[in-house]
Amino acid sequence: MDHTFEQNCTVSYKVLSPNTHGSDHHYEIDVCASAEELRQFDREGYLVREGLFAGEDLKALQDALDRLEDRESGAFRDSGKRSWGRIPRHLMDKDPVFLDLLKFSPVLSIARAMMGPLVRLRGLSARISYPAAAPHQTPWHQHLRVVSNPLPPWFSRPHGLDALIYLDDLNDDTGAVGIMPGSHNWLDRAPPPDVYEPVEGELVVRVKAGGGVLIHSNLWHRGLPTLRIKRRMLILSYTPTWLRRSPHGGPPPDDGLTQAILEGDDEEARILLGKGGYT
Ligand SMILES: O=C(O)CCC(=O)C(=O)O
Ligand SMILES: [Fe+2]
Repeated sequence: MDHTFEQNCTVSYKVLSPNTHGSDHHYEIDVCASAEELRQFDREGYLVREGLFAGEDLKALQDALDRLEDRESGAFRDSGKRSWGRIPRHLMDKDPVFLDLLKFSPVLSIARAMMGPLVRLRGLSARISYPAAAPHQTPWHQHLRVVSNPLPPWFSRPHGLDALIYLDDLNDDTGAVGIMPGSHNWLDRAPPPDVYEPVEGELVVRVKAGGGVLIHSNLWHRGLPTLRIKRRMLILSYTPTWLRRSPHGGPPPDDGLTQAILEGDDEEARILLGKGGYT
């Protein structure tokens, strides 16, 4: 697979004023993707990105995650039970290296191109998986599974973008990621429950450390087993501003790093953290 993001495009949106006194807001987004890539993302529900991070930037993320893991969990001890591995949450509250990702344009610009200018962070979490007696892996799943069946007359479809960012090479030792192209548009069915096996039509993706796979939050996907080498990933997620942040992991820590930003005067950052952004 050969996806590059040398070719940027510009997307312009006008957000109409909600009342007769206000004025329309114009946004011009310099998108880190070509127009064709955006169309493919819409159609297939995924976009593969090599080299989102490299060199010192990649090392800084790896080190920050290792420090956090050390602090929160210590050395890995195998429980012998099947699991997803370790999932530290609220990363932006815990290390400035992670907070720097709030406006990471190779992801944020695409989120805005796909969902409009008014998006917010849903969360930044990580998944750390180890080779274990029962190898860490995930079943097929999707992230915003709130689709009613039958679809109500005023159904509001949940959209979100999750950037799965890999801090280690994906291969048969660490575990690839499996995705089902087009499945984000399947509103009449859910991923098969508790299934860890391939499903027909699956695309198995391997990227190098620093690469990622951007997915629509409702794309069916699974993390293949980590068999021989520890594997680290980040999930950077955005939704429209009017969705709540991820409920997983409870509320953010009171003394987290995002607090100062919410109280500060960087309006764009405040919107990204969920304050305002719509009327
Ligand atoms: O580890 C992966 O490749 C996917 C993990 C995942 O889907 C998740 O943590 O939600
Ligand atoms: Fe997932």
